[in-house]
Amino acid sequence: MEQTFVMVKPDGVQRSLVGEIIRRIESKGYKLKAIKFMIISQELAREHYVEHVDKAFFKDLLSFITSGPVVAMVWEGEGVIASMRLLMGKTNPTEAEPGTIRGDLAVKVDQNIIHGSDSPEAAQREISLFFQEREIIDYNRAIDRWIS
Ligand code: DAT
Ligand code: MG
Repeated sequence: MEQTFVMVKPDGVQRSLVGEIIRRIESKGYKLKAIKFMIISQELAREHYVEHVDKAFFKDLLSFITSGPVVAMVWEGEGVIASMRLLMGKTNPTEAEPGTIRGDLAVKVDQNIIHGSDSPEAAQREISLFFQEREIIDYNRAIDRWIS
């Protein structure tokens, strides 16, 4: 079953939106596989956002993402990688549709409250950056047969 990496960014934690964000993902039907409350180191931040190393906003991005605790998660479900991107909405919250997490809850591109992997390759890479194999939990839910 497909898995993706999702993170409530420091602004989401500071704004007390952790529960709201998890509620939306849970309600959709996806299964929580791993969760960690943590402060991201400079090294991990660099590695996580390595694709943006040459962008003008890279330095600000690193200081933002390391500025306070985040909630790192692995979520599982059918088509979860692409579908999570739809639930999140566009990168720039001013362009994100109402009904999406960013569309409903965020205003600025550099404070867009949530991260989600953008491809199967990114999902695999990001999950293994943040979690060890044994931290990803296998379990059955009674509702699984109604969802997957
Ligand atoms: P996403 O987070 O939707 O995958 P991305 O990978 O293109 O978007 O960029 C990573 C993060 O970098 C994004 O969530 C917010 C920040 N960012 C992107 N474009 C930006 C810009 N033009 N100015 C400031 N921050 C930006
Ligand atoms: Mg991205």
